[in-house]
Parts: sequence; structure tokens; C-alpha cells
Amino acid sequence: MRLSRFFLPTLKETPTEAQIVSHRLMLRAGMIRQHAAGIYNWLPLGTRVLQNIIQIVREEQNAAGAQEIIMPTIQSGDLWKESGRYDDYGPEMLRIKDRHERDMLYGPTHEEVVTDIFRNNIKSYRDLPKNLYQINWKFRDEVRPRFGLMRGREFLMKDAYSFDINYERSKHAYNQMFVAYLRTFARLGLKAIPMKADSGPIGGDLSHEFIVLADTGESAVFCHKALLEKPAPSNVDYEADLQPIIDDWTSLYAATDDKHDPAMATTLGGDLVSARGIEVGHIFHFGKKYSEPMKANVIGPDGSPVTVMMGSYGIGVSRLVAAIIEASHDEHGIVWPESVAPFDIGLINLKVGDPDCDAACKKIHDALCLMHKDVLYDDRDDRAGVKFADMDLIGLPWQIVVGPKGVAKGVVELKRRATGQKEELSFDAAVAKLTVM
Ligand code: P5A
Repeated sequence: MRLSRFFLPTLKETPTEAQIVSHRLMLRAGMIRQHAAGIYNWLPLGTRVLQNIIQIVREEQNAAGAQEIIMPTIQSGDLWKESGRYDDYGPEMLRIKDRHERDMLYGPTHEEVVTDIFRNNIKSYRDLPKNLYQINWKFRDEVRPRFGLMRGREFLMKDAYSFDINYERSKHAYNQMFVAYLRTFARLGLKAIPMKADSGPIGGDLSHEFIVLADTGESAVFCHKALLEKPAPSNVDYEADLQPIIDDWTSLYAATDDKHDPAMATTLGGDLVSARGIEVGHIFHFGKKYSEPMKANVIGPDGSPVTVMMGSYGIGVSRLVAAIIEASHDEHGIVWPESVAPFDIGLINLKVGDPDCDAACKKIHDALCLMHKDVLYDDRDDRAGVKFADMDLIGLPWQIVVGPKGVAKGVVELKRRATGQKEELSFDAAVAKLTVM
């Protein structure tokens, strides 16, 4: 992609409305623009990151046995009257009347809709278990939308819903999502710590939040430092008993502010980490809270109806973009983990119009594209300082700098964004090195 054609409205000045670093950097890097309070446009650079995150979330959901669907964003209020949440949910729910004066709403979550799909289509215990998920926009009319995507009114969520015949199977579905979340956040380059949580308006008796540590996090958190070192489970057999993995992760102390036991500070001593965190995921086991009032029953093994047990499992997909930036940036800009970077490589031509520099850039660009690398080629006729600053700001993992002096010697400079480390390499060696990355 040529930068001269790419829609990338970067800003030199720090926008005054942004209070936290991820919001500032997303505006400055031309990733997003605000449309209305808590509602954003995603520009091409932001969209590419969001799509990369979506893909990782999707792969891990599929691997854990969940199946992707798409539910409507605009829902009928009738289902919420059935579950009892229409009145409970309060002013956070955006209520809409259609032309026939029917109560509609923009979905803040989808427990009711998915339970309706289930009860209309699944009749026998033989069709269980089922886990259905979507990656779709939600609307919550938050009192104080703030910090950009961190607490938006419209935001993208991955929401999964499990249906099982009994508690034991239902707990297994919960454990599957727990493990899938550990793997998902690790692939996104994040350390996310599971913590026991309250279930709030979603309901239920068992719930965990997944918290990414960052200084600007909304909640104070406390945990055993060993949790920060734990690798996510690899090669999981999702049909096997996952309880030992869950026990392993939940046996070490971890708590949000409201649940923190001050005596633990003494017990753990130097092993206690006290930090701030961002909630990037939240899972709930709520049994029959929706299936009972909405009559989601199947015929059980003995021929009599059984009310199914459910859980729901959320990931804040758009919030993750901000959380990754909070966890990975420096004074020059964003430092993307390779797995989510909007391009793999930034190619900087220091002397656009110089036939040798142009030819070298074209050669390197074409060679990398052949190897299926995403390259953003800065072919703008602009000052070197502007190009370096923009490239650091948008945080691509690798930069190749092509200038007349190097080209005369047959070399380019390769820079690793995360460390700032630079090396001079021949064109071919630079391409070869990036191809194996
Ligand atoms: C679980 C899936 C639910 O809604 N129902 C379906 C359950 N859970 S939740 O905790 O309320 O939300 C899941 C995740 O969505 C993110 N999130 C937000 N992101 C940006 N702006 C918001 N206003 C917002 N509200 C929730 C969080 O990451 C949360 O963990």
C-alpha cells in the first residue's frame, strides 16, 4: 500500500479531548475519529487492527467448539419483557419505537435473542451441547462515556452463549471459554489475569473478569506475581477435563479493589502485585436465569422436559484495541504486537523522485509482497523527519529506510520498532530476514 494513496490523517498536536494515552494515540495515528459522544468512525488503519483482533478471537472461539452466527443489533422489546430485564436494565438501554409504536431497542447484550433462537430450534438433549457466538456492535448509553474506545456507547463485543443439559456439562462449557480466553489474550500479546467477579445485570452465581494490567486502568487490582509469569495453555484438548487448568489459574490470589482482602498484603508480602487494570473480558455462568422464564426446554433422556443451563462469555473487541496500546507504547507512539499490527513493515523512501531510491523501494516492496507481507510504503514527497515520526507513531513492527547514500552502497537500514535497534543490510538480506519473521 502506497502511503500517498492511503487515508491516514495523522496529527502532530495532541488532541485536547483525550485524557489517556491510547485515546490520544488512536486519534494522532489516524485510526479513529469521534462521531458523537462515545461513538466512533474507524478509519483504515484502525479498521485493519480491529480486523486482525477479530480474526484471532474468531479462531480461538472456533477452536473451542463455538459456532459463529450473526444476530440483529435492533431487537424487539418483547423478549426482554419475557426475561424480566426490560424494566431492570434502566437508562443504559437505548429504547426505540418503530412506526407502529412497537418497543424496540439497540441491543446492549444478546442473552434474550439467542435464547429465543435456541428454544425455537433445539428440541432434544441429543442436540446439546451448543455454543453460539457473534462479533457484533452493542450500544449502552453509559452515563459517562470516556477514554475513547475504552468506555464507548457503541462498541464491538464478541459474545458467546452456551447451552447444556446439566450443571456439570455447563461448567465444562464455562471452562472451555475460560481456556479459550487465556489463549486469545496471549496471542494478542497481552497478559490478562482472570479474577473472580460479580455478575451484575447479566446475573448468575459464577463469573470471572479478565484484566489486562495498565497504569491507566479503571480498576485497582491485586494479584500474586506468579500469575504474571504463567504461560497460556498450549495444545488444548477442549473435550478433556479442563478443571485442573482452571484450578491452576484460580488457586493464586487475584482480586479487584472491591474484593481485595487487605490481610493478603501481609500474607503475600513481596509476592503481592498491586496495579491498575482494564477489563477486556467477562464470563458468566447463570444456569436457568433466562432459560426458565423464556421456557428454553429440551426433551431429556427419560422423555421429560429439561430446562437448559446457560452461560455467556464476552470479550470487549474494540476496547482491546485501546488496551493493547495502553500496554504497548512509548514516547514516540504505538508499538504493535506483530499479531495485530495493521501492516507488517513500513518502507520509507527518503528521496522520492530519485531514480535509484525509487527503484530500490519498488524492488523491496514487490519482493516482500510476493512473500505475503503487508507493506506500507511511504512514497510521499515529504521531509525525512515527518516520515520517521509518522512511522514511529503508527507503530509497525519493522521499518526499512531507503536513502541515497545507502542505495549507492547497496544497503538499507532495518529498524525494529519495539527496541529501536537498527542494522544495515543488503536489499536481499533485509527481505530474507523479514520473510522468516
Ligand atoms: C457476556 C457476553 C456481557 O455483556 N453478555 C454477553 C455478557 N458482559 S459484559 O461484561 O457486560 O461485557 C463484556 C465485555 O465488553 C466490554 N465492554 C465495553 N467495551 C467498551 N465500551 C463499553 N461501554 C463496554 N462495556 C463492556 C468489556 O470488555 C466487557 O468485559
